[in-house]
Amino acid sequence: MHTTATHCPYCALQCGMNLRPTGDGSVAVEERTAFPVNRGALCGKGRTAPAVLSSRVRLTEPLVRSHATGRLEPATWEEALDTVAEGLARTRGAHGPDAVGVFGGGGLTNEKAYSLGKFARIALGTSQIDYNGRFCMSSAAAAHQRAFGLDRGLPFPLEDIPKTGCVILVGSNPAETMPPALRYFTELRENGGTLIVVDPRRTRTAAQADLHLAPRPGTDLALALGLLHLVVAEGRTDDAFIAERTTGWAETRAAAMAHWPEHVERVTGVPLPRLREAVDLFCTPATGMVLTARGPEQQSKGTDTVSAWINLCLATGRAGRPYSGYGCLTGQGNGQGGREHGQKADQLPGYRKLTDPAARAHVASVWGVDPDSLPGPGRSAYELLDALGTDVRALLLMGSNPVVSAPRAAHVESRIRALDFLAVADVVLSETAQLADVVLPVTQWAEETGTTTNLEGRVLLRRRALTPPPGVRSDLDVMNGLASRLGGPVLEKSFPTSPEEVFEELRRATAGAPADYSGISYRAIEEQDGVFWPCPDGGPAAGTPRLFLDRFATDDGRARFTPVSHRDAAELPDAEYPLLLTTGRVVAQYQSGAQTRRVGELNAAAPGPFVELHPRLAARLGAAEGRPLAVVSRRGRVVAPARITDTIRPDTVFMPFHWPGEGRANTLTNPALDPVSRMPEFKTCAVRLEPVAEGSDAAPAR
Ligand SMILES: Nc1nc2c(c(=O)[nH]1)N[C@H]1C(S)=C(S)[C@@H](COP(=O)(O)OP(=O)(O)OC[C@H]3O[C@@H](n4cnc5c(=O)[nH]c(N)nc54)[C@H](O)[C@@H]3O)O[C@H]1N2
Ligand SMILES: Nc1nc2c(c(=O)[nH]1)N[C@H]1C(S)=C(S)[C@@H](COP(=O)(O)OP(=O)(O)OC[C@H]3O[C@@H](n4cnc5c(=O)[nH]c(N)nc54)[C@H](O)[C@@H]3O)O[C@H]1N2
Ligand code: SF4
Ligand SMILES: [Mo]
Repeated sequence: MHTTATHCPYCALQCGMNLRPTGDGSVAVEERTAFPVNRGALCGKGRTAPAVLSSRVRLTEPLVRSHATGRLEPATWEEALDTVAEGLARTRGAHGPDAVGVFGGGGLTNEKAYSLGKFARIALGTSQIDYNGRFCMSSAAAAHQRAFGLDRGLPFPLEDIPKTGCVILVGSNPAETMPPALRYFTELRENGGTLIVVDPRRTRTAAQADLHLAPRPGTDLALALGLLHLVVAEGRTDDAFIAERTTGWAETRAAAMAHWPEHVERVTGVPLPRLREAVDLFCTPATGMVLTARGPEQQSKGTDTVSAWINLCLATGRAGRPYSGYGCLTGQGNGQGGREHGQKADQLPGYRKLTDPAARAHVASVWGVDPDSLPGPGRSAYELLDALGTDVRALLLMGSNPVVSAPRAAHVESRIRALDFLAVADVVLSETAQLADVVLPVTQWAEETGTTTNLEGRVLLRRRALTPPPGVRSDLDVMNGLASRLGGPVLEKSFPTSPEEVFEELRRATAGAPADYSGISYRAIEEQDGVFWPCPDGGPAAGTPRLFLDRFATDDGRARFTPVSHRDAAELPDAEYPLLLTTGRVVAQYQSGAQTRRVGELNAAAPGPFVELHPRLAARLGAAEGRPLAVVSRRGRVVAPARITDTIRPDTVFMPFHWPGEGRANTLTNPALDPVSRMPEFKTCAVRLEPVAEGSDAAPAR
């Protein structure tokens, strides 16, 4: 039987897989060992992804909310698209274009993300577009730009990891979030390299490390500054590298020297001897890497925190050289490409800036519009959600489920309910889609072609393996149908439904841009199993697997140090809320769970939310394993069973955020934003725990 080579629908590893038709209209997942990133290995989510293709769990027809019953009722595509176009146009007519918002997702293919940004700017004329990637790696993206003049999550392929001397993995748990990538760290250690993991929990990843540092959540900035202080004090800086390849060292050195290791020990809770050990492990071999993920990034000082880790790399000459450097492990399937092509509030395709006149002129010429007609930058994701029902009165949502995944979720849910009009395109009836006026059922990964850019900056091709059910259409069809209704045949022509046609336009729109895709074609991706951007037309066919080896992407080619100082989290424990809550993931569920909670095998492995706490804390509160426990923050109260383990700090509790309802972690989280990236503080807020009598209900969230 004929198989189709494609990629997993979920995380940024974008594991290669083969799909074989099963004869009953679905597909089976088979190993695709030739794809270099995962070499055939898949986690349970990837293996079971076809379960979501079943019409038993997915949407198969459009739904429109009936005036008569108030319920979502089946409708034709004509009715549904007419209703969406009317809803958006009515709000625009009454309140102006900026009263219409668009919210996208890092799971959308490059073609969809590109079209969605274009749709907002030229079909709706609104500045009010942002996406869930703001909640993901935006702090690392901002710090990357600041230091290197370019943001590609990893400046090298994963295959370089086993060849370096030491990796510091900060707030990243690949054992649960990217299991096939764990082998790169295993190989590192087999080759004699060392692994340091920084995480308030001794995760399955930390258990494999040579050294585990367990700081208090929200103190990574102090930790990185303390390490840099020790590097300077012990004379382990690379002065030749600093002189030749960087600027700004004097101020950064002074800022680090103001952070005494003894003070850092008190702030972070990491003993001084462990800090010294980390410096020794990191500085002894000739090469090293620092990789961050959501732990240090999802903080109200995430950008400065990542800058502090980059400063450590620059001061020790671990950047811009083979097998050395700083990288961010991006999360969503197209978390990299999704942030490059214009669904971000301040951005045009190719990572061009919406405020740059030359960028506006170039993109406007590709789009066939007047540059002056393009709106300026809009609000960031949380600020946009917070403005719903007031300034922003209608919303088109594609590829996110903020009722579960946004910070201060009860408030966000109330803002969504206050909208005049909500349209949601999704593959399933997510918790957010349940609140919509119109739900548009769209095709899924195995049913459509399109490109994604994985965490290495490798542009990949997902290929259609299956005919979608008759009642669903692609996101590109949705935008085409809405454009025709909003602007007639001329606007309709601007939104082609063929992914390859959109990609060819994206190539032109990104030509000469930082994220230059102009030399990439579907054929080139097929021939090479991926092409690394930047890939200018006429350049090397494989693109640029390794960045910065000759120069950084700044004007003078030098990397920039950023002097940063530690500051507290937006909320610290006090008498009323004495503990720290942090949040994250488990291996068997993905994000808001909209897709994976519909897969039996995954639910069996991870059936619901829980509160992880230390035995000492449990004993003090009288909490028992598996019994319900209430967690209360200034935003609300949730209830979930206790999971008692000595792998977590006694002053910290952890909840995964994959579930709605009374165990929704985001009912508690703090939307305090990073001033640069506008990232909310998902990774730390103050809470208290309360015992719950079995059978009693959670109080409603505030
Ligand atoms: N199974 C699964 N895999 C996924 C996803 C999923 O939902 N489920 N989502 C994908 C996406 S979009 C993303 S962004 C990635 C995320 O991938 P990761 O960043 O690996 O995932 P998290 O669990 O959010 O956070 C990682 C670790 O940060 C730690 N942490 C918490 N607070 C702090 C802190 O203050 N400092 C430090 N240093 N560490 C802290 C947590 O204990 C946790 O172990 O995963 C991707 N892969
Ligand atoms: N407390 C806490 N909250 C967090 C985090 C945390 O660590 N802690 N992490 C944050 C991070 S890193 C992220 S990335 C966000 C993610 O949170 P969300 O943005 O909610 O991500 P998903 O659950 O992946 O939602 C994607 C939705 O789009 C649908 N979908 C999938 N593919 C397509 C498609 O091609 N087209 C359309 N139209 N729909 C599609 C899915 O069915 C699903 O309903 O959560 C953030 N929230
Ligand atoms: S690690 Fe990520 S890309 Fe690979 S199979 Fe699992 S979810 Fe899919
Ligand atoms: Mo993410």
